[in-house]
Amino acid sequence: MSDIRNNWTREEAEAIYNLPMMELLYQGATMHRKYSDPSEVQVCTLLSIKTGGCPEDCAYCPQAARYHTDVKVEKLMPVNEVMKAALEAKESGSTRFCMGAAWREVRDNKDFDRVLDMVKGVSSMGMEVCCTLGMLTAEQAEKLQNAGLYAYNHNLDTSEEHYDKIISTRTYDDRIETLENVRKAKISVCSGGIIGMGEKDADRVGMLLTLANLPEHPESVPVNALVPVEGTPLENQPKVPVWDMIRMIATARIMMPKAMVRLSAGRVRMTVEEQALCFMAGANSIFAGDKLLTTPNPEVNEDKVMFQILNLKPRAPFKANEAPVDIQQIPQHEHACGHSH
Ligand code: SAM
Ligand code: DTB
Ligand code: SF4
Repeated sequence: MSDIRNNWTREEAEAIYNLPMMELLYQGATMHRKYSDPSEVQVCTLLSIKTGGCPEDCAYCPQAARYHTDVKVEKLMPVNEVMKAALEAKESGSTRFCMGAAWREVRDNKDFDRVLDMVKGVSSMGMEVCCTLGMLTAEQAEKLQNAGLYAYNHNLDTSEEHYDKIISTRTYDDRIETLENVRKAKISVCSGGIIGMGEKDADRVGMLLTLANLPEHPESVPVNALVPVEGTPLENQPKVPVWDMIRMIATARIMMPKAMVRLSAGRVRMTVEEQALCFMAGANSIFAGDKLLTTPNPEVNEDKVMFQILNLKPRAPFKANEAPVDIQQIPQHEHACGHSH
């Protein structure tokens, strides 16, 4: 049977997720070696281009207007500041730059036009540009693609069954529809979720099952450990055990062998040894930089030391097994600093 499948059964997925820990790690590591160089890790940087004041009620999110958190509401950043941040990210070794906005959905207005300019600018710097802006129509996805967008992040977050306990202001089908619009526009799909939100193992497996049974696997699957933020309904959730992260990562790796599996939020509370087990299980991507969107992340220098200790190297941008878009088609613009490349 082929490794790349879209017809996984719940029983198969549960059997993988529930393997004895050492067997699961071994199988994840084996699948990882079959499709990727296990010494390469993709380094991505996040920037919150529009922070807080979001109308949605996502129970985990410090940016939802209805919860009283320490997040300061900020309007959409100017393009030049975003370019500066992208250049810094590139200089510190990132190959993917992901811009996040606390929006329920994209609206066709001046702010969207400004985001399109940001996308054009960052893509001209030779970085993979990613956005996470909430729901998108097919037309908006196309506009982003034309501006040079490489990937779009839109997480399923949890299983369909658990979804209404976490979010009531949109449906699971809304999420899937945006993923379809992104796929249709030939943008690389980034979709994963969060663990540690009171879900059952069956919900974790359910989410991976939905992702793995999409007509095409997402090119990136972020696995986030909940960062509990004071003021949100999930502020008192206990810390996610590293073993649960390993189970999620290895299961994602086995079910979606070619995807970039991202060890996302939660690294700040993990030791190098714990992160090493996640890389062993099949994770091959991280967010670098001392901030995620609004919460802390390990310092760049700490990660450099970790890469040295574990003999990991940053992956080059636009590598083949994640490139649905022909690199040649990405418009070449002037470099931010004035000279063309
Ligand atoms: N507003 C857009 C949306 O929800 O699609 C984009 C930004 S939103 C902050 C992006 C993702 O961040 C969410 O889907 C969720 O997976 C993740 N996230 C938000 N708060 C988090 C938290 N406290 N811990 C872990 N992940 C979180
Ligand atoms: C993803 O899966 N995780 C990132 C990114 N995609 C956008 C966001 C994590 C956010 C953690 C909470 C915060 O910093 O606000
Ligand atoms: Fe808004 Fe996104 Fe946060 Fe939900 S996850 S409250 S949509 S910013």
